[in-house]
Amino acid sequence: MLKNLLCSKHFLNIEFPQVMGILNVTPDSFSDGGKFSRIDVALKQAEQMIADGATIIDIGGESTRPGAKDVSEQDELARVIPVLKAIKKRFNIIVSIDTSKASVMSEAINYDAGIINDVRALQNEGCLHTVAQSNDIAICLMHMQGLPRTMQHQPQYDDLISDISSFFQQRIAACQQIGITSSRLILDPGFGFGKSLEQNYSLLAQMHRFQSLNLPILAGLSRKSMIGNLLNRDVNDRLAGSLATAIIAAQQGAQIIRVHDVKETVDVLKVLQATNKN
Ligand code: YH5
Repeated sequence: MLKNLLCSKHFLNIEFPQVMGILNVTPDSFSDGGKFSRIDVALKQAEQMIADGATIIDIGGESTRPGAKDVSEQDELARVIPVLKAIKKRFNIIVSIDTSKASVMSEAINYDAGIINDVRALQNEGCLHTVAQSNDIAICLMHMQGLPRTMQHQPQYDDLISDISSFFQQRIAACQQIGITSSRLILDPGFGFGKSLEQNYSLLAQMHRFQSLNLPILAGLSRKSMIGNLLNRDVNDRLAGSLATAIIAAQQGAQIIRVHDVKETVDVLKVLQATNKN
């Protein structure tokens, strides 16, 4: 297993789990005071997450929550790219762009994003080709069954882990075919994306099995319904559950943990790391 992952101009040390901080730039995440205030709010959030120990900031302008509406290319570019530019100008940090659109990926490459984080694993029109234009940006390929609007309606698998592994192998091959080397890839089993509550916990328990693919693993569990529905907690009351999943994911071999609550997650992962040294 590699100990460093090249993310454009940065090396990400993946000897121990790294925390990716979530920065939502969807309209529902702001009380709207216009474009400059939005950038200002985003910069303050990024600054806090960096101070708290995040080594990646993940900017997302499309809501992929179950049932969410599609966002236009124009709107997504206008939300995401100014924030990317502002963060890169102000901080020396790896920025990840959570998008499935080729045009947003292209601009992300132009403005020095370090990671393309695609919940659709570069399956949309033009995405493979666009990402192949760069030779150093890292790519997170996430598994999803179905589409956001309907993915939580009775998801079914022959064998959960084998099905997700086959999907990963197929997407890795598609990347290689167009000239994207597998040393640039990160795999993510996609918690909550077309998986029932039981399937999500089965996935969490067996995530170590993806280590045989020899690529870094990312896990996004923070505040998700698999925590809320298990504990009967609403979305702002899921911190303890989220921290529990972060520790389990790290023990299962995940090298990148995508979270809202950076400070608390960094603390629990430091405790895990100190324990694992023995
Ligand atoms: C992910 O897992 N997830 S966006 C619903 C919630 C809370 C959070 C109902 N982008 C992932 O974070 N990218 C998203 O409560 C992601 N992996 C990667 N790589 C959904 C999300 C969320 C949804």
